[in-house]
Formats: sequence, structure tokens, C-alpha cells
Amino acid sequence: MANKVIELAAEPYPFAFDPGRCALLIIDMQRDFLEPGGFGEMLGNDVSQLRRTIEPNRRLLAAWRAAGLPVLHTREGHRPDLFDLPPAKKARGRSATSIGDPGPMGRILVRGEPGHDIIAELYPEPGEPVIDKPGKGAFFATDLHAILEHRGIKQLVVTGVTTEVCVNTTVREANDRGYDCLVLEDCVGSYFPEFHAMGLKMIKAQGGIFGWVGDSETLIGALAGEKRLMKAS
Ligand code: TIU
Repeated sequence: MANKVIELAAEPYPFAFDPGRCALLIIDMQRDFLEPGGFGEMLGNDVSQLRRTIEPNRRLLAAWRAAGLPVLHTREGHRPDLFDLPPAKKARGRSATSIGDPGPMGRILVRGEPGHDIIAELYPEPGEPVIDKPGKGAFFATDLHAILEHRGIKQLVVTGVTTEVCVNTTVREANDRGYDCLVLEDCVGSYFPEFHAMGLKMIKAQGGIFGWVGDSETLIGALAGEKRLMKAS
């Protein structure tokens, strides 16, 4: 795709999308968080709040891939021996079933288990890095920063779940490392609609203190426009 900056409508002001220096980062679209019968639903959460993000993410991912731009996926989870699982994370929630225990789709949030994997609709293709992260933020204890630096990436389009937990944590981590983040409101979701709304407000408040908030249709439109321009030239 042409290496020119495109002004995208966003809040609190337009995002200067630079396709040559931007990656799509899809956070934790994992079966255990999204699928009926998974760990998230087992804890009493309304997974439909997350599932509404699948279709916009699928459309965006198709357009992003067609434009030949880089995409990375993350998964939250732990080593099968659980040596990277903080005891506090294991204990918190006081649930009868917790991380590492047998769950509806294998051991809960353990790498290699079916429930830990990414949903079929957004499954990574060969050549798309998958970042396995033990924390909520995608930069903590991972090689994400190194991978982005080696490819000259300065901007991230961030989607996935959940808005106020792993998406917000990752955007804050990215902000402190010098990345500009555009979060797409229809492509992120929370089990709690009020936290979703506030999570987005927190990002764009104070002149975009952590980044920008936009939507997938605007970005897909820009990608399509670029393609038309390239065909005509
Ligand atoms: N990916 C992510 O956000 N992990 C969580 O644990 N989220 C909750 O909202 N619990």
C-alpha cells in the first residue's frame, strides 16, 4: 500500500493513519472469552457483549490483509506448568474453577488448550505473529515491542477484548512506549457495557491522553480508497 498519510475521522481529533508504519493488533479474541459454554460465560458473563465485535473484526481483518498490512494477534494465557501464573492472579476471583483448572474447553487459559486459542472467525494466517502474554497488557513479558521496532511500526490499530481490561492496559503500555493507538469502538467489547463506554472515554479524554477512538467502517473505507487509487495509477 502507498506510503502516504490518510486523515481518518476519529476522536478527539482526526488520526493521521500512516499505512507504512501501522500494524493491526487484535487482542485476546479467544474461545474461552467469547464462545458460549466457555470460561467467560461459566463465570456468569454475557458473551453476546463480546460476540458483537466478531463480524466488524472479520471485515476489518479481510480488508487489512487485502491491503497487505501487518497484523498481530494476542492470547492471554499461561504455561502448562503455571510457573508464570502469579499466585495472586490464581487466587483472585475466589471462583471454584480458576486458571489452570479443567474447564469447558480444556484447562482454563493454558497455552495449547482449545479454549485458549483464537476463535475460528479471526484465526491467524501463517506469517501473522501470535503474541502469547501472561498479563493483561500485550507488552508485559512478551517480545511485542521488539517485533514492532524491527518492522518500523509506530502506530497500532487496536481491537479485541475486553475494552477496559486487556485493550486499555495494552493501549496504556503502547502509549508509554511511544506508539500512537487508534481503538475501533465497534471492534472492542466488554462484558459490561458501562465499562466499555468509560474505557473508550478514558482513552480519548484530555486531548487523547492514551490515543484515539474511531470505527472500522471509516478505516475500511480508507483502505478501499487507497486500493482504488493504486489501481488507477
Ligand atoms: N483479555 C482480557 O481482557 N482478559 C480479561 O480477563 N478480561 C476481563 O474482562 N476479565
